[in-house]
Amino acid sequence: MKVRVTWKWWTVPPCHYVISWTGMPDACPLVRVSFLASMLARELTAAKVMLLCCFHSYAYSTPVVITGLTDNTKFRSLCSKWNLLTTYGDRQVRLSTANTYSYTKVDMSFRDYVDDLLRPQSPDVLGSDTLYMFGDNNLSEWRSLLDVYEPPAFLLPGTHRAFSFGIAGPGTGVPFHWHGPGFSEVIYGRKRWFLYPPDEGPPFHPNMSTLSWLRDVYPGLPPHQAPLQCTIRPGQVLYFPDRWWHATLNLDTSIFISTFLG
Ligand SMILES: O=C(O)CCC(=O)C(=O)O
Repeated sequence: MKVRVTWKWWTVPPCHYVISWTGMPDACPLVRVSFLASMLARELTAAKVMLLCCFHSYAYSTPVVITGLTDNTKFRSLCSKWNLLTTYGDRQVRLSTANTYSYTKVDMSFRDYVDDLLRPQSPDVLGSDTLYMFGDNNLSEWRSLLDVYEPPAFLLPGTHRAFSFGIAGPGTGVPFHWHGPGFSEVIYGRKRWFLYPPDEGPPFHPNMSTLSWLRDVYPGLPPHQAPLQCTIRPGQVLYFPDRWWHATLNLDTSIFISTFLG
């Protein structure tokens, strides 16, 4: 498999194609639900009830991609490079290493992260040597921005939401791991997801980046060991059920939010 990474900066409009590969399907076999299609019936309440029933039928069993569930147009406009650097450049971000068991944390200013670290990932760099802005940020520093984010409306009984906001370069991502259920939304860029059910752990090394897994392990997988996979784009939300294994790969420089239900 050939993986080619080139560099483009995120700006408005988003979605530059910066990674391309051959030999990998882009079709998404995951269940897809369109909120917009339901809305076209002009029956907002009926559409919401229908979608809620639909969501609950997948919530405990199957990842699902939902289109049009949120409208984050305003949030997206606040996430332009100019606005983020102007407003939040001096705020602290906490970076985590991009390996499965990420223990190392590094604090720096958002501006330094953008200037020094936000760049394409090489497949030869280990997860432990890659710093990823996701997961452990002091969200109170970013509160004024995150307050504008419209999260997916659905909750599971007995859960509430916890957010994780991230920005990362093309070719970065998190290798296979699992935890509780939640949603993933990209604000800019595209994110490829690789998923396995809880009882079918994937073959991987916890310190291997998703990109090197894709280059070195994925092509040799027999069909019965292939992951479920899907690329999500702005306007789509991926729901992952409890304890599903997953790894991510940012195809572009991406801005993204996970909403964990815990
Ligand atoms: O968005 C990402 O790159 C990481 C998401 C993830 O793995 C998670 O939400 O647990």
